Amino acid sequence: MINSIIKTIKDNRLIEIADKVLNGERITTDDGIYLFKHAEVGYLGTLANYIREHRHGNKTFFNKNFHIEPTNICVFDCKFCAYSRFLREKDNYDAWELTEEQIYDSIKAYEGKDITEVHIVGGVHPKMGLEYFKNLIENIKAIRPDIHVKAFTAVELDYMCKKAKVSYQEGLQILKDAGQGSLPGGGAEIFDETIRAQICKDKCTSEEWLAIHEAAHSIGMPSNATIIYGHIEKPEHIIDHMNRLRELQDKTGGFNAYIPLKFRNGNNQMSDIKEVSIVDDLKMYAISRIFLDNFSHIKAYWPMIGRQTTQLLLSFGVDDIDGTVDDTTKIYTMAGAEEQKPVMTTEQMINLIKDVGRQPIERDSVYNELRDYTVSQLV
Ligand code: V47
Ligand code: SF4
Repeated sequence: MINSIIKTIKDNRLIEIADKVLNGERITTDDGIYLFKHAEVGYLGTLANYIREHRHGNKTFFNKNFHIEPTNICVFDCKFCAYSRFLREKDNYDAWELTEEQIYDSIKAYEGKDITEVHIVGGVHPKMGLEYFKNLIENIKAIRPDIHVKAFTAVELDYMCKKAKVSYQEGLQILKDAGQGSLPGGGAEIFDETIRAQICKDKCTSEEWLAIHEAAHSIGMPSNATIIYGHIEKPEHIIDHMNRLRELQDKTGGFNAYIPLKFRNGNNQMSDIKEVSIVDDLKMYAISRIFLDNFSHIKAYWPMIGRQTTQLLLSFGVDDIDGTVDDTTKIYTMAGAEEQKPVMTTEQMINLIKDVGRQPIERDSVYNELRDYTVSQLV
């Protein structure tokens, strides 16, 4: 069927790109830019869905997770961030800094529940360093040995390693020995140096972000990768970003998932920039699936993109929708995302996936399949 659809295309370059995809060949950076500029959404969806189904069939992965955000106090000043607060501000009425006890209580609250992952990220607090987080992870694992700890963006890791005067590899090894299992993909933003300088000039560089993920992969810690799209970047910058990730993935194979994060414009210093349309979202995810031929999973983070768009994206290259989350993150609610209370029960997660004809698979943090909900009943 796909071949007959392609025969209707008039643009020879788009036919060539489609042929590459159908033959399992890698597309070039110029092809990627061409797709952004000339391909319509139906064409992109057809190719991205072909790749998605070729790799995963109808399988759609999710996990049972929750987040801990130890603090929103941050030494950096990213223009898109609605969430962080400076330590020095006197009127910091909505800044928070959880105590260790509060963090351990939030882990204990899940006792007896079959949650498999805790995702820990936050602002870069000058007083929370490598030693603090090493102890924190050890104590979390003592309370809940079976839980996978996915923690710290490269931005947090860069700051804590530099402050502790250890190499990235040494710092990561300390955290791994304490029980950390993997790294989330945040902090990548956009790698192009000119755009990065305009939206988040004072935190770790693109090179440092990539070096941290490379160091993690070298010691057997997998990670994810993100991008923030839909602000002042151009297609060339998005493709450059994905190309740097594709090159690193060729080298290490350590990335699990790529997560395009839509720029949300609420309550930040870039609120004058209009958010992109849903058609642009669909194109972004589809081109990600087509370009990143060495990434197994393309993830839609539903608290950021919303439930209905998540359902649509399952036909535009996405095979993973993150987790149940349990209303434990504020990053996107504070930036104005539709999901003001991001919580989904397992049943809602399953129905969201089944309602668009896909197969709900509960996974663990490294994509072992735990349960197929098309054959297994919810208990
Ligand atoms: O690091 C912050 C981004 C990230 C905005 O790896 C924004 O499994 C858009 O990385 N508009 C945190 N983006 C979220 C994140 C994540 C989420 C779920 C799963 C995983 C994973 C990673 O969100 C931040 C920053 O890059 N961000 N503010 C904003 N206004
Ligand atoms: Fe800090 Fe992260 Fe917000 Fe940047 S995005 S200001 S590093 S919390």
